Amino acid sequence: MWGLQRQFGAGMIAMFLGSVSAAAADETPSDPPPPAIRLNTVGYLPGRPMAASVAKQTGKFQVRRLADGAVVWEGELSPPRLNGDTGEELSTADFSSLGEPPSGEYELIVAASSERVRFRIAADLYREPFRLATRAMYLWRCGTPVHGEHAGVHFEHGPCHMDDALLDFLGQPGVRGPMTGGWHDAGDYNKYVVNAGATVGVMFRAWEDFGPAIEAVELDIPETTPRLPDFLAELKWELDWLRSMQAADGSVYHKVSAKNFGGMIASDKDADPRYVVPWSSAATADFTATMAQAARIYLPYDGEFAADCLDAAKRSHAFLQAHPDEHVAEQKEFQTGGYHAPDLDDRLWAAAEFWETTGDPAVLIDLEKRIEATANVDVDWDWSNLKTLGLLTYLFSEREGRNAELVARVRKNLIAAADEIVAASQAHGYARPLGQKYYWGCNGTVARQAIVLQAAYRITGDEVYCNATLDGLNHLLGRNHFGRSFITGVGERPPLHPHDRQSEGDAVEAPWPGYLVGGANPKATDWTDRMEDYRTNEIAINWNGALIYALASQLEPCGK
Ligand code: 9MR
Ligand code: 9MR
Ligand code: ZN
Repeated sequence: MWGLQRQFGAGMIAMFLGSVSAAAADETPSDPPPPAIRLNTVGYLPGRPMAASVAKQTGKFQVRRLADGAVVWEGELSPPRLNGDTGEELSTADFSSLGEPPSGEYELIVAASSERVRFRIAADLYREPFRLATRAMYLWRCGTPVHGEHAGVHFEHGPCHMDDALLDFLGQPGVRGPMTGGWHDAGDYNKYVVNAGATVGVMFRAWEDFGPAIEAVELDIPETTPRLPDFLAELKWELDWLRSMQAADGSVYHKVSAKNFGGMIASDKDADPRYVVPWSSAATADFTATMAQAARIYLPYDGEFAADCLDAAKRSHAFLQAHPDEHVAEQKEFQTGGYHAPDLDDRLWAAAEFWETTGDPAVLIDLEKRIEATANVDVDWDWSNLKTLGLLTYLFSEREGRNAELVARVRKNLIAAADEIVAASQAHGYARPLGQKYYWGCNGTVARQAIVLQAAYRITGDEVYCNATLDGLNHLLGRNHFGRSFITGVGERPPLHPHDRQSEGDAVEAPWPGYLVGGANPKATDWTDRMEDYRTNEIAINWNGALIYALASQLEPCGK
């Protein structure tokens, strides 16, 4: 079912648009007019809130069960309200009272226009999107062949970037280091430690919060590592590359990159020379954090690997202690992703994970000093500000010795941040938990809100937080200005032309599946499904990592 519209193209879109099908059939598939009814095109979970946003309509709506044609719900659209960021008059069709009807296909029909849209209701709704978003990480692998099927289409690339990488900028011209492997960063093929750390950190948070639910999903990852759950096997692929980025003194190189962004060609055809870029303190701190996490997370499965990660974390932690000032990577010869931002958040996160794994009291003192200086929880963060990951590890730690007053303060700040996210969602015409903020990669942030929201839910048991996580997923899957899914191969009318070299560079027409695109930027209406539009339609590991967290949180009801 997933991605069917790719196979059936305009026909499926026409069906979706019902009465205006003749007009829709003439549209290019990349730019169909949005349906007036905008909902989560994947569907809704039984027993959870269910609502669509409807443009320029009033009056009655119905929900019909497709299996027997029965009208299972009849209601009234809410009075239209101006949605500030898109300038549209939007009504809400709330059908939450459906409760827990039988699983299956339904359709929502607006009486006045007789427009109808389909959706599913099922408890396992997010299992397949989760599987695809996680498999997408595997498909991002560098330094190895990858292959996968989706909706009858085969995707593959051969071994790529097998020469990673030249050490010219480390004072060894023409010499190669052992930096093959890892994931490509995004629609480009470079590999950046800061963003790798952000992604691994968020996926580890998913594992620590929802491990049993994740383990119950069979992932479609061909090359697995024996003894490891598939999810951890995929993360190990990235961790092995990260370890190759650590220097003997414990510092960590900033990135592996060509000097400029290359052409839109398949990864196994890309022959631009790639270099190791010298160390940065942010990369070193993010590395320390992920290695410390890995040391505890892999321990039950692979003691030797866990010990290697602990050793790596210790060396980088010691290096950071000896180099307390920010050190920015020297990368002026490179036009590719800079991933530069101040390192205080990275150092806080590193201290939190290192303390959680080792219990070292001296590290706790350092960590609490850092938290004292910045104990608020952000409502809006990405790779450039990872301190929330550290604050949550501190807050949920079961270790002894924390300053109770500081713990209480972080807890209070966390609830305040979660409340702000909930309020933003409730005030928005598409229930967008990031409110009216739009910037490069903001779809990733919409997904990432789930981390703070689920933490607040875990503490309070108040379902308002878990419902806001669902608001985020609803938004990304079609309850938005475009009425489209933002994830390739998932839901209805997903992106067909992401800014992705792999999708663009292979012979297959369909884009590689399971990828969240960056989203509208700088305004709510500024997204185009055009390959050229890297500002809104690229893909990136940190956005998918956040999506994986959000989807994992809904594999079981409200992340239980
Ligand atoms: O293709 C590049 C994309 O992967 C990056 O995220 C983006 C970041 O700045 O840059 C893209 O490359 C563009 C370059 O920056 C400017 N010239 C056009 C390139 C797109 O083809
Ligand atoms: O995600 C990054 C975003 O926060 C920045 O504003 C943007 C411009 O610097 O770069 C984004 O990251 C890109 C990186 O620089 C290169 N690889 C693709 C990333 C996603 O577009
Ligand atoms: Zn590669």
